[in-house]
Amino acid sequence: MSFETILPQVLEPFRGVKRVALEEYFTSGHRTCQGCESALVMKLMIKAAGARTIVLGSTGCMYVANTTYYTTPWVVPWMHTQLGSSGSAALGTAAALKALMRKGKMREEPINVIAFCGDGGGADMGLSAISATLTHRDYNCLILLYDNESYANTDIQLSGMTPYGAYTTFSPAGKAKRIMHKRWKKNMAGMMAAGHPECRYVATVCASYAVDMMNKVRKALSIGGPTFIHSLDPCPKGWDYDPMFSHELGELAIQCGIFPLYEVEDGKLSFYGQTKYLVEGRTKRKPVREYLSRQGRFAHFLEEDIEYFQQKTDEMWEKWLIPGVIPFSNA
Ligand SMILES: Cc1ncc(C[n+]2csc(CCOP(=O)(O)OP(=O)(O)O)c2C)c(N)n1
Ligand code: SF4
Ligand SMILES: [Mg+2]
Repeated sequence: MSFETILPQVLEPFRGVKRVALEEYFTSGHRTCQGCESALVMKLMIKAAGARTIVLGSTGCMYVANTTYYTTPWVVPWMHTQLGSSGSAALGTAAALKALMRKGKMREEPINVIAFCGDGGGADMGLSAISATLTHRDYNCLILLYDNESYANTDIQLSGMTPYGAYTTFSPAGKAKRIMHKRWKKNMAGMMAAGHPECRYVATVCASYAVDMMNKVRKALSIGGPTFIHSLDPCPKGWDYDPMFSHELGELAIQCGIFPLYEVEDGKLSFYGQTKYLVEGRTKRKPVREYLSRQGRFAHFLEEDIEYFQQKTDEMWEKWLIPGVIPFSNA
């Protein structure tokens, strides 16, 4: 086998929960909050990828809480990278593996490279590095953005992915101004899919649908080239709810249509899971109130704020060229 032809491992999808691998590569020893969905995403991500994987992670909760002074839950090789560098870390590692194999310093074999980043590190600070990586089709690497909708590790500051109106330490509700944060959230996966024709796979996932989530990771790694996954992760601390409801809040985000589940493979879009049912009209979107009213970060919302949030969500479904994915319409 020549180094030029090392293809990615083909990871067949897990066909149902009973077929999921039993091995754990993200184990005990981390110190994330109780109910932290991002920790679950790490556990499922590496379970899906398997042992022959290198994981890179940018600064944030999934770095700091996972590698507190001489402890780590990672069983696979893991390396921290600077806050805005998940894209460069992924590409650099993939290129280094290729070079080492070419020089005969490593056995030639497919090794998965995954770089994860938070919404602050990925969608704000590291956007350009991720974008650059997604243009290099000769290198196999997956970038997984775990989106807890704030700069959580430094005490819940506003990010470009924080939803409209949410309370953060940078956008506290006050007497003079109830809504401090008035921007609609960035459309990260849509932007990556629409803007990177060399990238063969982009998906959105939520760990409330764990098998689907793992299978998207397996597909991203099998397909080759640089790929991108955006995961929505309920965060009990930042979103302010009882940790036991993480799973339910993830489901509600999908069922209310706030976070559509889809994948774009070789330029073809497919909705899946609960989102597919919504698109096909087999189920109805739940009112966003059901999602918002369960979280303390929206506790200051008045009726008009909930209505505005509903109206903007309706727009995503009714006015966007492709519902929840491409945010403009034909003139
Ligand atoms: C260049 C740089 N600026 C600021 C920081 C401080 N910092 C460390 S983690 C963090 C928050 C990262 O937020 P996000 O990427 O969303 O990850 P999360 O903490 O939410 O998991 C910040 C601002 C840093 N480490 N590096
Ligand atoms: S603040 Fe949120 S993302 Fe960070 S460890 Fe706690 S629950 Fe997880
Ligand atoms: Mg974050």
